[in-house]
Amino acid sequence: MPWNKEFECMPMEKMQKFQLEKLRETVEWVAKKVPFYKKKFKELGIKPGDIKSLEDVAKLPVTIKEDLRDNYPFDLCAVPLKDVVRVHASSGTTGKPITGPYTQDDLDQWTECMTRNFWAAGVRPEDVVQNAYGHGLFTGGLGFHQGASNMGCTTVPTSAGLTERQITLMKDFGTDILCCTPSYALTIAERAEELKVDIKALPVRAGIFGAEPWTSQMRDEIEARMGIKAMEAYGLTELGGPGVAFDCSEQNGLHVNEDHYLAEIVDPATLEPLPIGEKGELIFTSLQRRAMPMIRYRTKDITRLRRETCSCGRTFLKMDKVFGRTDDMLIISGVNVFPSQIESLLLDIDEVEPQYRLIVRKKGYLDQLVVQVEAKGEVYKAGKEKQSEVEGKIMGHIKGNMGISVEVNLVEPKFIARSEGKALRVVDERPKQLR
Ligand code: DLL
Repeated sequence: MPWNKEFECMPMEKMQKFQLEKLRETVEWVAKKVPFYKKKFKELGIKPGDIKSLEDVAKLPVTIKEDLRDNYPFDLCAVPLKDVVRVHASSGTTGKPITGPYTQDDLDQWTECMTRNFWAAGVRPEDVVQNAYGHGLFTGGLGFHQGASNMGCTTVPTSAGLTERQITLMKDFGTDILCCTPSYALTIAERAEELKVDIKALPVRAGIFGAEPWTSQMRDEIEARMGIKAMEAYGLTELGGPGVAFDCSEQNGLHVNEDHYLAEIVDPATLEPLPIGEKGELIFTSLQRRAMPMIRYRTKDITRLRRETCSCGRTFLKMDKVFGRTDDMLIISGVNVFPSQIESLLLDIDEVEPQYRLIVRKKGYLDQLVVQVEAKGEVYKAGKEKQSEVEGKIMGHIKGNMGISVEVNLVEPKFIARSEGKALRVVDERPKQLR
């Protein structure tokens, strides 16, 4: 079966019992096999036997990205390298990479999680799946490849880039499903418009997009431009890649693969656990991975968890669309600002394209936010006066909704570099020591 009804629709109490059993196994496993965790548990006076309920997870130490960097490449590995059959890696933006090793069992579980993702997105074995996530060390390419191949789809590993060829293949192969980042989907849609290819007239009916924050307004924009359903995938290298959580036909929150990942929400400042329904930082403990299990990994992603009945029948916990990363949060005039808030306000404005960048500068002691956004062709051509009017309109819209004053620069169409992977939305021009 391409999906796992037993687990995906398991009653909550039964699932939580299963999770507790797997949590204890994982804690025992890392306490035995990973010196880093052995030391941490000792420092905190924790023994695997102390985990008697799921709430006891809060007794365990958190793991952060720096821990992975400090233990690069394989010091967090719980198995000898001879048992590792694949290594992915992510470089991030700040130097030293982190690694993601897998045993064969880890890979098989990942494939299952990705197959669930495809099935929930409405993909079926007879579909042609064009996989335009970067293939290589990035987990997107091979993760989606495994899921689509396991489902039995006709899988086309285009990888990211060569946008014109993506469009040609979409036409020639009759692609039904497109997989890539949401920003690359927009790039493809735009290039198709330039080439006078009507994407809406092609067979492609859905996309599975992820790997970067995107608002529901951006989803509407992509759906309208491409005439498809824009479904979602969420995950991270540290936890094995995409397949951690996925969208179902409701498109109203992502189901967490709860038999593999235990989710928590904490206050990012104090690490205090927050009740379900409150917005905070998402933390995951892997429950079945063996090569590099993660105990309470701080994702830096801000979202909210929801326990509710879903019309799709799945009982898995839901998480809201990621609101942003704590890394990307800006403080402008004392107000916390996430790029996604600006994105959704920009998408309310008819005169601009959904292509923007946020530039942060220092003005005296204060941080100043410059919103650079592309004007639609006809608006740009209408000249300076019209452009200033639109800039004023955007400034007013942001001030009215968020209470902050920003500078808006309307730029000419195609000014902002197009994304083929994760879009660069924030450019921090503040001196390093003042950030
Ligand atoms: O981006 C894995 C992935 C590949 C997910 C393909 C989905 C599709 P990393 O490169 O390690 O792994 O980046 C992980 O990307 O902590 C989030 O900040 C962000 N992210 C991933 N999916 C989403 C999403 C992959 N659906 C980081 N919405 C995560 C918002 C996402 N942010």
